[in-house]
Amino acid sequence: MTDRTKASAYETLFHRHNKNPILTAADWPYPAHTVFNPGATLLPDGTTLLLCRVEDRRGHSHLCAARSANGVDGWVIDAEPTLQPDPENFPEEIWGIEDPRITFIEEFNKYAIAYTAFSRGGPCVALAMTEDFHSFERYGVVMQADDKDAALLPRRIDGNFALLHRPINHTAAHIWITFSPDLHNWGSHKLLLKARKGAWWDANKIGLSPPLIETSRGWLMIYHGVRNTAAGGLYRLGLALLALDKPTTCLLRGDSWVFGPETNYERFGDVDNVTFPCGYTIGADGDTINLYYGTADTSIALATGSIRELLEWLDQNGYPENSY
Ligand code: BMA
Repeated sequence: MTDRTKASAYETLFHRHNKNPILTAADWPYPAHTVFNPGATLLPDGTTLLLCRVEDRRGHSHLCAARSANGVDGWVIDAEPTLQPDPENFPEEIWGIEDPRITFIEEFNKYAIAYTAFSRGGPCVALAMTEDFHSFERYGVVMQADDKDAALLPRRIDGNFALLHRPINHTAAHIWITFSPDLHNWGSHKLLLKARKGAWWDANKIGLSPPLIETSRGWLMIYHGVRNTAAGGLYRLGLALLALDKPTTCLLRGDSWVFGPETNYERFGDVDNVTFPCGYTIGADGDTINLYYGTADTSIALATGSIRELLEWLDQNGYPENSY
């Protein structure tokens, strides 16, 4: 028997905020059907900014910024959509823009937003840059359909920017990493983390959740696994650790999921049983992680954890990826 099977209960690594869900469509200053899957960042003055996916009654999504001094309540939401699809100039955005992941790019002193552009050909990965979340410079599609769940690393690795993303083929959906000298031209694609097979919680379809978290031990990855059941998909979260100077190497990957739908607001909504984070902020102690996630494709919730505890859990429960 291993230590894991001797424990009397699973560890709780993420603690739900008692004000959950912290944002719903009822909070919006204009008509919105649902608000979910927000990107997140801390602004220089300490304000938490969430870039929320807002779905309208056509079924199309746009992005809208909500700002809060404490990251929990008192949200000030932009009076109008912050980033709208622009299909005239970017036809790949014809059916909306979704699921933004924000990375502050040190070299440009700008925030990069990797988001899903829902084209007639399927979902693509698109990039936009901003300094202030008021005006945006689009880079257009960087990964063609079907591809989503992408985020940039904050700085170059060996001279190149790096993007994690999740292309789909007819058999499976795995996480890949790809590199670029200029954020426009991408290459050196590598398969990074594979969906498992069979009964596993992360069988057949996985994807990056929020951007990677930089730690002294490596890049900590929170990824989602989708278990397909007769009642639909179950979206749960797992952990992996990538080498800091060589993020193509997966040092550790956990066997079990560490967070998944449990509460009513996570279990029931437009799409039942979905916990889907696209962003986090790190507390002033450098250890607290505030994970912002969409619940059941309907609302936005917050759960907090400790990076040290996540790494300790991986040390006890993780294996090098190539052992499978
Ligand atoms: C995924 C993404 C997410 C969504 C999830 C559950 O494929 O499209 O935006 O939250 O499905 O519907």
